[in-house]
Amino acid sequence: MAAITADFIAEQNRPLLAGHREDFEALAHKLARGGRDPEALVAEAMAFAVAVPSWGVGTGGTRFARFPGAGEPRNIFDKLADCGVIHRLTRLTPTVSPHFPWDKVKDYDELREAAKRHGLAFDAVNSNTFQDQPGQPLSYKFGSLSHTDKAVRQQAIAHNLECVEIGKALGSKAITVWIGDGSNFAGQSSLARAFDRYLDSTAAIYRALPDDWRMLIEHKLFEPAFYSTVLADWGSSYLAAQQLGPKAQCLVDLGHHAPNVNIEQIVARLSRFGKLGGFHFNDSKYGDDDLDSGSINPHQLFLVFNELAEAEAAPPDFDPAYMIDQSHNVTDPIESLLSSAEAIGGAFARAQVVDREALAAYQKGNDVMEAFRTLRQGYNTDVAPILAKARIEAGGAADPILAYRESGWRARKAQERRPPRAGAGIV
Ligand code: PSV
Ligand code: MN
Repeated sequence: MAAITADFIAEQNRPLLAGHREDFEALAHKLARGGRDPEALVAEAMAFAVAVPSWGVGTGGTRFARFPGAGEPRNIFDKLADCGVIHRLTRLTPTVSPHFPWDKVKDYDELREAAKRHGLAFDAVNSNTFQDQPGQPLSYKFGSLSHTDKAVRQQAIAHNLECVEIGKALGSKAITVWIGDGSNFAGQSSLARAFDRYLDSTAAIYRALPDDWRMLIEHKLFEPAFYSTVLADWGSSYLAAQQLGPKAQCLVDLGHHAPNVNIEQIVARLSRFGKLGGFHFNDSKYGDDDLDSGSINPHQLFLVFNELAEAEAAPPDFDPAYMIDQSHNVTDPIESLLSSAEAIGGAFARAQVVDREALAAYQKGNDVMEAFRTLRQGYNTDVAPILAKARIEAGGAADPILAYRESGWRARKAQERRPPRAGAGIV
């Protein structure tokens, strides 16, 4: 068992370096033959970052069961320690997206300092009006920001305003608002009026946002409401963001769409109109499965990053927030996040490999097969040596999961942290 220090990482890397150099040289030659600059790709990979969700380092679950793992984080300070490990090994995840009230503490300056000690800062804060909290005066059983009762809406607005205040203390610049509001019966709720009430409530939050903040509006097709959801799709999200103003943008959680929806096209649309605020990366097969990014459909992840690479040249302030949102039910959450960060970084790097000029020319000339082959060449490139070089040069691990296992972190935490409570899991 060893602390995950720079020396420890260097020691773990040593036996892997010769093989890594060989792999990188081989790839560099191949890329150079195709007119790509391998070192420029490494530099781009080094500049890429994705935020880790504070809730992702705990074991998730379903409404049927949760199977807690040993040494789980007990509170946000433990969560930061785990997030620090992920960043130290990958050099890809310098920020954490916190969720309130789950991560509530008394002293937010202390929390910010604790994050700093782990080499971390805070990304978007997330509000939670999809659960009732102990002692909360009014219930969200029938909704929150769109509730028929003004007092409940006010309570939900006040919680979001508190999140903005917390975020200011933490150095965040965005709030992500996802609500579970909706209905389970035809006729239960006025579909039109529920959206009006939602717009009214979010306008009150919007008015309190500092000028350099963004409000990220997250839609979701269904669940917990199974007949209608107030903010079910990117169309509703876009309408809300448009209505609210320039600081409001749409957040695309990859698991929140109907099966087979062309998510990359949604990304292209939103970015074209300056409304692409950010992502919650995960993978899914059936619905909001919250599986590890790229574990089922890595090609879709690549196609999303291809649209982002296309969009990057467009609006001057294009700066989507990249965040992970996954539920780790059967793995060590740290290992899942190490692997997911690699998958997301890999999709980004593959999209950078694509020869955009050639692609545009083939598209213009309607050369379908060559356009397809140009895009596919990026996807088929094994970018692992680029990512490894970016990591190693930044002080990270050649093989993050191997180094993590060697460190004995989880066994150590199992001794230090008391066993967590069992119960149902993630929303
Ligand atoms: C809802 O399913 C969601 O995707 C939202 O982002 C929540 O904040 C998160 O999951 C955690 O429940
Ligand atoms: Mn999400």
